[in-house]
Amino acid sequence: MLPKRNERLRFFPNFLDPQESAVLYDQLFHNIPWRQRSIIIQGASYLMPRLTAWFGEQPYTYSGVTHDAQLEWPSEIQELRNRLDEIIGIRFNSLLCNCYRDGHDSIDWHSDDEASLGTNPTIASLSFGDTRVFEMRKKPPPGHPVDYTFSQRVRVPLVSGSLLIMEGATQADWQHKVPKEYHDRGPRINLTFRVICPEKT
Ligand SMILES: O=C(O)CCC(=O)C(=O)O
Repeated sequence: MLPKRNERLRFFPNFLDPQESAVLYDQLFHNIPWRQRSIIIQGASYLMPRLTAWFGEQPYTYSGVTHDAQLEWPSEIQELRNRLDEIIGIRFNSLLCNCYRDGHDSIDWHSDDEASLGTNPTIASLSFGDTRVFEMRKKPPPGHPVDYTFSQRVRVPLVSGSLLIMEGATQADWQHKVPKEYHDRGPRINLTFRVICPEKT
């Protein structure tokens, strides 16, 4: 059992074997209804530098983007959800999918801390396709200046078939991003399983 204020990151680089990951990559690439959505930043609308899709009984809103509820989960995703349930003991009810088409696609610094995820959410992230670096930086303590110059940092290469689990106060205490790459990269698909609390949407 994780103490209440602790953050925990667990990484399983070989959660799926290379052959299974390659088959899944292909299925996910073709079966997920990928779309490039717009994001609102300081009142202006920009195309997101990646493709996304959402599965879940509730809609999901972040950064001015709302994904409608989507009840039909592709069978290969159902299967992955069942395996995560067996290992982590959590029945995830929602999934945000990201597709980084090449090294120019990215996601900027943020925490998965929307009210609909509740306090100290557990988020399970699966990666397929080309490796991208997952960067984390520790937030300054409450009441301190928002300055990340000397903050603690973690970098995790998210290889195909890997599972990253963020738990406890990870979202409250840290931000994460997948930066653009200087050298080009092939496509990468990321599935982040979450539990949305219906009463908080
Ligand atoms: O692509 C990834 O590994 C991270 C995705 C992410 O940060 C998010 O969906 O909130």
